[in-house]
Amino acid sequence: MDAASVATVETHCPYCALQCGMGLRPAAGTGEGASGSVLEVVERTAFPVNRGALCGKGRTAPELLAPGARLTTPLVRDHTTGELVPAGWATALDRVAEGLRRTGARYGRDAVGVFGGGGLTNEKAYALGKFARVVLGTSQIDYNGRFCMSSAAAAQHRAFGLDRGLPFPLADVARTGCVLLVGSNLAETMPPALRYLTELKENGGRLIVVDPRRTRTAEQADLHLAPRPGTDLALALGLLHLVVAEGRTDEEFIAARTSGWPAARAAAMAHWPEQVERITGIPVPQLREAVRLFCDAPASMVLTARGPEQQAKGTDTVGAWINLCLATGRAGRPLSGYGALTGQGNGQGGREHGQKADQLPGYRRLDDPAARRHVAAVWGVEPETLPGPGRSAYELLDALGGEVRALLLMGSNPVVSAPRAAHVEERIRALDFLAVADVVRSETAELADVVLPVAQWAEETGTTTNLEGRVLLRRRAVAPPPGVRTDLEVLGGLARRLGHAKGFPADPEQVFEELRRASAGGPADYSGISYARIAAEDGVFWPCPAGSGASEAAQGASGAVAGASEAVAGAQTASGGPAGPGAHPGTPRLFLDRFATPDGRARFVPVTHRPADEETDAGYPVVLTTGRVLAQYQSGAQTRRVAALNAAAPGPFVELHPRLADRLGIADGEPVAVVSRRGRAVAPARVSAAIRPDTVFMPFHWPGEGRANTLTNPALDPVSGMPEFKVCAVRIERLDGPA
Ligand SMILES: Nc1nc2c(c(=O)[nH]1)N[C@H]1C(S)=C(S)[C@@H](COP(=O)(O)OP(=O)(O)OC[C@H]3O[C@@H](n4cnc5c(=O)[nH]c(N)nc54)[C@H](O)[C@@H]3O)O[C@H]1N2
Ligand SMILES: Nc1nc2c(c(=O)[nH]1)N[C@H]1C(S)=C(S)[C@@H](COP(=O)(O)OP(=O)(O)OC[C@H]3O[C@@H](n4cnc5c(=O)[nH]c(N)nc54)[C@H](O)[C@@H]3O)O[C@H]1N2
Ligand code: SF4
Ligand SMILES: [Mo]
Repeated sequence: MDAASVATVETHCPYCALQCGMGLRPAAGTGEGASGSVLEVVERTAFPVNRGALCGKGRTAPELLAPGARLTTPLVRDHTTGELVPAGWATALDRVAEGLRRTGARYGRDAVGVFGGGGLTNEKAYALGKFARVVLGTSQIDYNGRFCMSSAAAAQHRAFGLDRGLPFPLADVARTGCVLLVGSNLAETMPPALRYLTELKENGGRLIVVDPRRTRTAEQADLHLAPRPGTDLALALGLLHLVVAEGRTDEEFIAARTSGWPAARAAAMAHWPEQVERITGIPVPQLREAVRLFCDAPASMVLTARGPEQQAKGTDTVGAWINLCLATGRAGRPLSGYGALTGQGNGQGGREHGQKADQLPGYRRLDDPAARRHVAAVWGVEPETLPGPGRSAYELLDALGGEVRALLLMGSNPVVSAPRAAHVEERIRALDFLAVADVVRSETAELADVVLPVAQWAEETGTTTNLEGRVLLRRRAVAPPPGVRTDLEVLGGLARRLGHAKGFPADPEQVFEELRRASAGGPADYSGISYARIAAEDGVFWPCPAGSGASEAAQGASGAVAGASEAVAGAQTASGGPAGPGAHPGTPRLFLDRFATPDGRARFVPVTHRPADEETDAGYPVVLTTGRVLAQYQSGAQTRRVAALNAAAPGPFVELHPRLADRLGIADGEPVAVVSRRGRAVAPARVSAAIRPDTVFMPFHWPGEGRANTLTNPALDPVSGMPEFKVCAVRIERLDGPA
């Protein structure tokens, strides 16, 4: 085939929340019979977020489209042999429908659970939430985003009345004066975003990185603060204390745009710099230097990622960083503000449209009577039939085999990625029935009664919402291999079998049209967004209400959106084009005129430091923290199947400081055991001076004996339900005897 004669399809990467734009076209030189693996990635330089740049994961993503690399037929468990064996779709879907129905009939509707994922498109997340509430009638639905963004989301809701990862386009990062980046290793987790930090410095801006490790990201910093894991809350309070003590608060901003300052101020004043130095291990002069860089800049930002958020006090911790922004007038103003770097491909949209335990589409609350009425009307059911809020993700996994006896899982691999994973695996095995829809035979699919092979990113169209709140169109570039169905087709097939012939279309655009109506008037209002508009505009930022003209719409149903200035900034997109005259331009920048609280003011929340759920002691003297490496993605289900990525990051490791290694007599590369109160993992030591001597780091991408989550502590944040992935107490043992 002549590749040049075939149009390139403009689409987006399947993996992280940067949702890099890329082009896909048939690869030159691939002959007959290579179907499914015949796409090649080309740069899409005109797309603004990544401007053509891609990381290795994105560049190699088409490899998983090959039939040999993934599932292409449903599998059902043969009860005589105990093996998963190939089956037809009718048999497989019948078995799933029957498994879910039988459990519901016998134990009640809440005995049937649903677990979703932040990688699912908006359409899938919406359909999955609707399926749980309308078809299954269960309250027991949650998703892996609980492990990802939930603390930042909860804290933003508390402070601003609205949660959108970044309240401004990522490009603003390059134009502010100072970025305080807390617990993000974006050089490895969103490599093309590093360019904005490079440009920041070229423009004379300053970068402060807070990370217990000197990561590739921290190496770029003007100032690197390396706290003991789990002490970010004390750090933020200590910085706020210094801001007050040095007279660097913005009293005018505090008076005009916030509420609750006196209590938050008093809480911060109780955290003395010397005490903060003791808790965090960061010397007072470095604290002062951070305050100086942050406050001297004409505009500044705090950006957090999973480091401070994946803690049992993650919500309060993010709240403390937001307080720092508010007290210094660094929020709700151009080029200033707090933002969270969302993680999964649709981590943002995935938490807006109803797969979260407490939530309805449009970021509405499930316990709000008006929201229930609105969504029930769109769904054609009575509001009273909608179940109430369910359990958070870990609580749901912990209830499997107990109160929840059947599970439909779509888009997650908790056997590898959930905290206290050996226990979670045991709970999954205790289920009466498990159905898994996945692209590959993941470690969790391996335990299922039925495995449904589904289509992937490049094989189906759908929308995702990136870390900036920009709604994007991921276009289909190739047909799925025979034997594979889309998640929407799966849900439609199950709904029909469970007595709902209508309401679950397979066409993503039709689902999106319904999602628009369901979200209308909600905080995350998509009603003014259409596939045609996204295609014409490089994405549309929510909220984007339908119709009514820019100035009026800019007030937004929730009062959340920026005012006239923003509407003018976006007006060029609203004149003519698919958006039509008078269309709302979308909202690249939030909060410039008012916050999304009832009184329009941002709320200070008084927070105080508390220790990690599990502190080190004589038996477990070292802190374990966990995270990611460049070449693997999440549970590794996808990236471990790509040869080049596997070669770059072939397996787990335990990163530890030379002093700790010396003390324990451990050589670089030697396999060591890491033992916590939950279990024991074994992986080679990687000796590195880039980490604190009291801390070890393990990436969590692998199953088996090197599984980091065998060790992690499932202590939950009381507000968000986030587990404490980033801190637990361990000891390190040599394999040839006790250290
Ligand atoms: N290569 C790759 N990229 C990814 C992903 C992936 O799996 N692989 N996953 C995507 C997803 S879903 C997410 S959520 C993002 C996550 O993106 P990041 O948050 O950047 O990734 P992590 O490695 O989990 O954590 C970031 C840093 O937090 C530090 N840290 C550990 N404990 C603490 C602490 O107590 N305080 C502070 N301040 N820092 C701490 C770690 O040393 C680490 O360098 O990445 C996305 N991109
Ligand atoms: N120790 C430790 N554990 C962590 C973290 C940490 O920092 N430390 N981070 C946490 C975070 S932030 C996250 S986001 C989670 C993520 O952890 P997981 O939820 O396990 O995420 P993935 O590995 O991306 O799993 C997605 C699964 O869905 C499949 N899939 C991909 N696309 C589709 C699709 O369109 N449809 C369907 N049906 N399936 C699809 C993939 O093949 C894969 O098996 O891990 C959490 N676990
Ligand atoms: S940075 Fe994220 S979205 Fe971009 S290519 Fe890499 S994995 Fe894909
Ligand atoms: Mo995540």
